[in-house]
Amino acid sequence: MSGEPQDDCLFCKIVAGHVPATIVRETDTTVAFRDINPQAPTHVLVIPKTHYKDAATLATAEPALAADVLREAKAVADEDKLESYRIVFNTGAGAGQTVFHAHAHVLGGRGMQWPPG
Ligand code: IU
Repeated sequence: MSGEPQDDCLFCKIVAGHVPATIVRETDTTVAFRDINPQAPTHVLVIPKTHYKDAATLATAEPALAADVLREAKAVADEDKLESYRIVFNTGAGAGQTVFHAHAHVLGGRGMQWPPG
């Protein structure tokens, strides 16, 4: 739980404009940018501007902000004309989370397998 910008957080630095990113959408509360290591033709990260360590912590602290992130994920999918897409919230290192600032992966533009690896 936080809410405060973290000096050592890469995504807080992207929000602040101190680290470059290919931003595709921005609102008062969120930023969406292309993942630097894309896993699908569309691979965009949607983040809240406010720092929370993961999506569940965000949703508990600020449910309206979590809804903003989901709404923007749909907007990204609509802009890229994706009929189907996957929204992923890796939560915890064991699930593959490497950046501990809440983010939605929006993945699309190719077939998807289930279950994910
Ligand atoms: P994860 O769910 O925490 O593993 O996702 C973090 C993502 O952030 C991962 O897909 C990285 O490729 C991506 N990323 C980025 O887009 N820009 C960066 O400078 C760094 C990581 I470091």
